[in-house]
Amino acid sequence: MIDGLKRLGETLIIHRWDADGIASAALLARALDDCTIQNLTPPIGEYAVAENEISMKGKFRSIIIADLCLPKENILKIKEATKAEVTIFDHHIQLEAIPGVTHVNPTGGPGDWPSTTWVIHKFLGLRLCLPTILGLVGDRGERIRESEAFREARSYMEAENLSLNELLDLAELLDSNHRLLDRRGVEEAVQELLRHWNDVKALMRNEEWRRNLEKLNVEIERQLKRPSIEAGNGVLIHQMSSRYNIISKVARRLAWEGGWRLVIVVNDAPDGRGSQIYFRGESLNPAKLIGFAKARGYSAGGKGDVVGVVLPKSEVDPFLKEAGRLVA
Ligand SMILES: [Mn+2]
Repeated sequence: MIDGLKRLGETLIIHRWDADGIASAALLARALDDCTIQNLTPPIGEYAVAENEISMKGKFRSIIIADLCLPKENILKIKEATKAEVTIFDHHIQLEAIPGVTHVNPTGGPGDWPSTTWVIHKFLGLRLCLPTILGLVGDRGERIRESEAFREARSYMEAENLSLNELLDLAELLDSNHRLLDRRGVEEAVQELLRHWNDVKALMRNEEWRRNLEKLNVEIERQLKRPSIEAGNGVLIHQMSSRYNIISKVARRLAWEGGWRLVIVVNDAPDGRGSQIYFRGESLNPAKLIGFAKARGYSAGGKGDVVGVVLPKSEVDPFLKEAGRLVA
C-alpha cells in the first residue's frame, strides 16, 4: 500500500487535533518520506474541512484523512473539489459507507484498535516507533495497559528505556495545543515529531507545550470546583463553562475520582455560541447514542466508552431528557 500511495506525489494529510491525530500524521509523513507532504487540521472541535482551505494550500493528488471521522458529505465534497485520491485511516465508528474512497478502518471487526496510529502501523506494516505508541497512550491513557497492542508496544518501550508515565506526559504535551484551541500549534506539532523523530527527551523540552499545560491545569481545577449533580443510578452530571477544550479531561477526572457508572459533562461556551455534552461510561452504547444525536442534526462522535455531542445551548435539556433513556 505504501508504494501505491507514494506514486501519487503531492499529498495532504488532514488529521485530528489530538495526540493520536498528530502522531498519525507524523507516522504517515515519515512513511511517505519521498513525497511532498503538507498537513492540515480542521478548526478545533469541528468535524468538517472547507474545500477552500485545501485549495489555499495547493493542489493535491492524494489526500489522506487520519483519525478524523468527517461526515460522508464533507468527504465526497473534498473528493469532488480536489479530484484527489482519498484514503482514510481511522478507528472511530463510521456509520456510513463512503463510495470512491479507500477506507481503512477495522473497528467493529476482529481485534482491538485503540488508536489510528495502531491502524496505520498494522496496515502499512511499519516498524514500532514513538508516534505509534503516543497514539495508543494519547487515546487510551492508563488503560492502554489492558490492550493487546500494549503488549507489543512494550518491547519498544523496554528497548528505548521509556516508561508509560513519560509517554503519558508527552501525550499530554501534544494535546495541550488543541485544548487551548491552538490550531497552528497542532499543525506544527506534527513537524516537531518529525524533527525530533523518536527523541522523547528533546520533545519533552518544548517550552511552548509546557506553558500550555500550566495554563490548562489552572483552568481544569477551576472547572472541577463547580458543583455536580447526582442524578441517581450511578450517574453524575457536571455543568461547566470554559472556552478551552477540556471537557474530556474534566469527565475523565470525575469518572476516576468518583467511581460513577456514567459521567455527563455539559459545557456552555462562555461566548454563548453553543454547548457540548460529553458522556463517559463503561455501559455506553456509542453507536446508538451517536445515531440518535445525528438524527437530530447535531454533530456527534465517539468510541468505546465516550461520546461527544455539539448542540445549541437551548437544546441541551431536551436532548439530555431523551438521551437519558438510551444511557439509563
Ligand atoms: Mn484516535
